[in-house]
Amino acid sequence: MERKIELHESHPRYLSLLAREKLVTGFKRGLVASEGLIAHGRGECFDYLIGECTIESAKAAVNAASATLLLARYPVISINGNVTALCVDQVCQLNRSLENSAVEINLFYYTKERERLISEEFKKYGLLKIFGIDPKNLVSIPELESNRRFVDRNGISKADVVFVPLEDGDRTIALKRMNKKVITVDLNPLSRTALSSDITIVDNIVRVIPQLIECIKYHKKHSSENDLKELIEGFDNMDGLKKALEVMKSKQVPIQ
Ligand code: PTJ
Repeated sequence: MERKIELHESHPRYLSLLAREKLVTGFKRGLVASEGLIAHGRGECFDYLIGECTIESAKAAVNAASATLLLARYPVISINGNVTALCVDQVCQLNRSLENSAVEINLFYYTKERERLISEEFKKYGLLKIFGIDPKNLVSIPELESNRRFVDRNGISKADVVFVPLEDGDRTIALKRMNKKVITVDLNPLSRTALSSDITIVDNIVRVIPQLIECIKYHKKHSSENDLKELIEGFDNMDGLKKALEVMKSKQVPIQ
């Protein structure tokens, strides 16, 4: 029998429950891998520890990420099942706000069917061209064995900046070896992806993408190329990760 749940905005953890529901619905529709549900649970745990809100170090990372995306020659946004289920609409908006960017599908738990469903989902939200789906254009990233080794010769392969939210560590390291600048979103500040990216935003992707869009809009209007360069030079990823861990460690049991 079909399960029915009612989510009320008044529930103290409404947004978290809503995200869960999106993941479960995405899984039932075939967009999300079963392992994606586990990955989400791990993310939830870290999110709880930062108070389910955007911490200061994440705001600095969003600012540096928006400057990096704006200065990029060709930025590519890499998407997977979880990103699609949680924020397909916002990713399409982010792509439009950048003008010179592209979106590429890159699945860890690859199936042809999931790739098709995800690309159709993005098309529904107005994306005209999606990279990573035409086998003729796929090239292999050197020294990488997972399904993620295939990238599009006209997408990630050509990009100078790659935005890889909710990524696995191996590919981030491989992309760095290819001299790409890597930006990620990862609630786990200790993951290999978080540690090896140039810019790690330790926050929930559902909060990050809208802030990135706003930040890009702001910088387009108010910041010069030099301002953006200074902003990037002043950003220290390791410092941001340490600050995120400090916030997590500082959680106290409330004393009655
Ligand atoms: O759709 P596919 O086949 O490409 O698979 C996607 C997943 C996410 C299953 C795959 O990339 C995977 O297994 O990822 P990992 O190695 O579990 O890493 C995902 C990271 O994202 C973990 O460190 C989680 O803590 C983090 N994470 C999970 N949900 C969120 C998140 N970070 C930010 N926002 C979230 N909502």
